[in-house]
Amino acid sequence: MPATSQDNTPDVSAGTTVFVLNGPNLNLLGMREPAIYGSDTLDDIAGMLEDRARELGLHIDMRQSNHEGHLVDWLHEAQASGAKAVLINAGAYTHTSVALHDAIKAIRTPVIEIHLSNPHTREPFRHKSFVGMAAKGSIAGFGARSYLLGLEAAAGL
Ligand code: CA2
Repeated sequence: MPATSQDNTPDVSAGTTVFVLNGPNLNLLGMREPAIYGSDTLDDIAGMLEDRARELGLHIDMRQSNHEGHLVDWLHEAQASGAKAVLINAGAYTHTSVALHDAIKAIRTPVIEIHLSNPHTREPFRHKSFVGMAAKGSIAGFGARSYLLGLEAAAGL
């Protein structure tokens, strides 16, 4: 249904949508390894982001996949749909994926890298980020708050 002057339905095509993309195993968040990743589930984080987004006049499109190609497709979709920005926690693909690096470089939509933990304080194989090397900026180490801080950064772009 088209928006009318009496319709409070947000206009999600007007550059106010922030894609929040989550990579492999993040569907398990809150169920395993709470000491590293916290006890919030991905649904909890989506709820927090939606509340803050409402205050900021933004909209959240939150997705998760265990498949690298889905994340690539969604980065392309973010650009094609005129999204304001992308927050991406690519999980372990952060440290391996040239495809995600290339996709981030290929789109004009600003991409902000998010991590719950701080990979630089962990195993050496987590110190290299193919996502971070292409992203506008990175936020890591603040648990679920990393996502909220990323949304604040996106709002200011
Ligand atoms: O700290 C982050 O947000 C990470 O992106 C999480 C990834 C890890 O490979 C990155 O180095 C840093 C792992 C996500 C796996 O999530 C789990 C959640 C619950 C239980 C087990 C894994």
